Amino acid sequence: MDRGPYESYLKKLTDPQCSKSADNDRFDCHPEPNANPQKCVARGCCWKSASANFDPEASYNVPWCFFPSDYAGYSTDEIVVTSTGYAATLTATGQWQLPYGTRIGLLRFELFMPTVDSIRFKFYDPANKRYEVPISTPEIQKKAFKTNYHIDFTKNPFSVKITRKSTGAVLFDSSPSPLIFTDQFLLISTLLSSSNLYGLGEQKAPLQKGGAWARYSLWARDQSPTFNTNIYGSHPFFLNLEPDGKAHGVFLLNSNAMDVDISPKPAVTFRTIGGILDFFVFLGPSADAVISQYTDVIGKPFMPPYWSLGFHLCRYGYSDTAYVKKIIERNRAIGIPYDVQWTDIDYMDAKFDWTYDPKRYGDLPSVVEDLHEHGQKYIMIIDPGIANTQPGKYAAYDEGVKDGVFIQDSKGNLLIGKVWPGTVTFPDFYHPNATKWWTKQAQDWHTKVSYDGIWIDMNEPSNFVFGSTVGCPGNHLDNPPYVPQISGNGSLADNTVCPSALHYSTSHYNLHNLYGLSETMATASAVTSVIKKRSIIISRSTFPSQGHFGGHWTGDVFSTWEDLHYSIPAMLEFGMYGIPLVGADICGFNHDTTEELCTRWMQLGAFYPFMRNHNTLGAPDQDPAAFSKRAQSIMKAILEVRYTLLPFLYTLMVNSHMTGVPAARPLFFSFPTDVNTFDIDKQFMWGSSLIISPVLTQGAESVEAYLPKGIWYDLYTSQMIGSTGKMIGLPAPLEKIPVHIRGGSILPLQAPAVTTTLSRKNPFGLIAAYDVNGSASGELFWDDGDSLDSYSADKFCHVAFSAAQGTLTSVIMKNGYAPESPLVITEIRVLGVAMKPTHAEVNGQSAKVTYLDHLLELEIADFSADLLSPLRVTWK
Ligand code: MIG
Repeated sequence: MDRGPYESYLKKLTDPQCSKSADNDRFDCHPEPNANPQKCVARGCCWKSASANFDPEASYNVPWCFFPSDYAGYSTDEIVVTSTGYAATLTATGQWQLPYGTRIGLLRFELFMPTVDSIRFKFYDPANKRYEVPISTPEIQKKAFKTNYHIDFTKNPFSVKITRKSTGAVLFDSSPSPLIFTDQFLLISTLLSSSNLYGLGEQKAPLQKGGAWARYSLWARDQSPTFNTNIYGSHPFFLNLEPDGKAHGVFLLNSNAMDVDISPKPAVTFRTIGGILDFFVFLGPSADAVISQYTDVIGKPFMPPYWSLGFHLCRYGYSDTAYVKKIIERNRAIGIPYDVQWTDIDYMDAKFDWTYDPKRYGDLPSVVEDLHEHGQKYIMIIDPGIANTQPGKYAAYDEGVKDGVFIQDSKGNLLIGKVWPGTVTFPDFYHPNATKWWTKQAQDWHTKVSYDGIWIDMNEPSNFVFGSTVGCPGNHLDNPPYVPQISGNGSLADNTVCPSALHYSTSHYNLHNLYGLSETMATASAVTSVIKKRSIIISRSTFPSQGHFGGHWTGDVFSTWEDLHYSIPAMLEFGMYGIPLVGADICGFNHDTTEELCTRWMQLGAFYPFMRNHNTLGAPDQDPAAFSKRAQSIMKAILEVRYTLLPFLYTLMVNSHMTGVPAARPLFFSFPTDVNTFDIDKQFMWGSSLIISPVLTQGAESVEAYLPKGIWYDLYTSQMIGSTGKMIGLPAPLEKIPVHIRGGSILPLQAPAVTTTLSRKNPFGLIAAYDVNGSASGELFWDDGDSLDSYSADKFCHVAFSAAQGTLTSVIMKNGYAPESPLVITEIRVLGVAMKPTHAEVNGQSAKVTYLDHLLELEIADFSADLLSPLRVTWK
């Protein structure tokens, strides 16, 4: 027996530096599988079993090999005050024994204090320029005069600590684990101020991610959402609640493959394999403010066209246009509100981008024309892989070769992968010629098929062969010394392009997680210049900034009740990532849905900001008209509810565009001091005004829902519930998804129609729902719904409503849009009116009053007023 390591293992056990060995104090020194005492001690780390039981279901458990408290790190002699904050030069200290290359001996640390509520700090190599993420962030020129945070440092080892001045809450503290910086292994930990932690996607996971040991790894992958795996997008951003309900956010601007470890200390560790450590901390103090500050850095959400908030219908497997036409017609025939028809790769000629099959899809242009004649829109899928098998005959490929826009292998030859059309090249969307080339394809295609938006799939990028048709060279980028805990047998190249492949500016190793974002940017730019109106680009892979250019659907979810539930946290987390236009495949993508599941999913999906029913190849149809009369009428009814609420949803999307705050949000955004809301991901809100409590279980006819303290009104019956903040059983027969209006809200509504083209011409109405004090307020944003410059050129209207006692009034805050025909309001409902009025006037003219005693509901009708003029409604 080799006694050497064993002895040092025993010595290590008694080492006082290992005494910090309580489970929760540990930081992992052997993140790879199969740690053992010998390997651990060889790293200079402590080995000890855990007190907690091993949880086989968890993505990660208490490490048995962990850093001693004096592990090698960095130190500094001096921290200098600069014109923008602080700076220091850090020197590597201690004995370095980890097998991840040599440390960078000298690091530069810089901390910037750009605003009263935000901080940025970086650790980088001053001697060698390293890769940095190419997203544009605000330039920092000065230091805020006043800040809401304190900054403290320790010099040896170096650590940075940021606290909230008003409460002392910890916002960032890098002291609990060593700082590590080698070429391909960078590690830093931070303490959290509570275990209420959100973000760190994209993952199939509960909304609230703190409390237990967990590891979320980020490396874009074509992978159906499954627990404990990396999937399509990468968002190294978290939101953390402080003990008093204030919120802060932390963003690591790094696009390399990484692990994010969560421990119950509570702490978070970032372990990335490239780039630099570039952090932003946002002080909120509300969750809304955190997202607003985060989107100040990564970009505000783009403004979607009005029609994109309508219902979208799609499937994989429309074998020909006869099939597509049958679907369009049968859903029109039953009066389904329905704005957009999509087609999947079925339409393509041999699966080549920017082509359609002349036999099966020969009349696609006239199908699209027919949609347009019916006030509907058309969106088709485009995949990034460009077939290389028809050189000289396929413009997208020939022109791309000429412009040099394709990714190359490490030797400078075209990298060839394999996707739907067979062998392909992959565009480097960051190449300086790429957007022009892509725009030309989008332009030429538009002359054939006048699409209204683009769906971009497979952009992780997905590749059916490992790395390329000839594999990967296996250099230090293909096989780095440490690979995060990703799917694919520990290989970064699995199901994608070789990390060693070359983009114009750097390696695929660095840009992989940005592939979807870069394609979204190029596609949004192309479509904008082709269509010259607002459009939508819906992407599968995403990175911070995505929301500035497009939206997201959550990929290949399963037709299961479980995935119905997990679509809610998925939608909510994307709201926090600044991508409010998001939704899951309604009725489920993989496998066969059932009528009951699809009905429940249509009801929940009616409250996704992006509402699309989509299905996989070979599964039975799941468009509304495919089901029984009863299911059809339930689906139609909830779509009519959505279309009625669209002015409100649109107003929320305008707010998102202007401030970043998401439209669909977790309850805790509106109830930050109510701890009962912190873990809720089976319910959610629209703005601060509607709470949606869907049925997520087969056979259920009621929902146990949490209603925070306050007054709530059933959206359909107006029935009032006064809640003290508790779980309440809500009846929910198949006909109904419970939705409640929060007392204090005024919602703008519009009569529904089969398209938004028509519904936008219908009269408006208001629901004013009184709070305990008998008052309510709300607002409406309105514009032509699809001009590019509505918000940049102030061509919109903003109306603010308020109601109290016997009066409801509006103020025209902005009047920058003049509709072709006046917008009329013809109906007002006021909920929570305690005394029966007998008379009402609208702008001085009497109107019809109906009062429903048992509901305390007042209806004012039989009038018509201009919505864009100040409104004065009184009743007594
Ligand atoms: O490998 O285009 O997530 O929505 O229907 C499958 C066919 C490729 C994956 C997408 C899905 C789409 C499908 N695509």
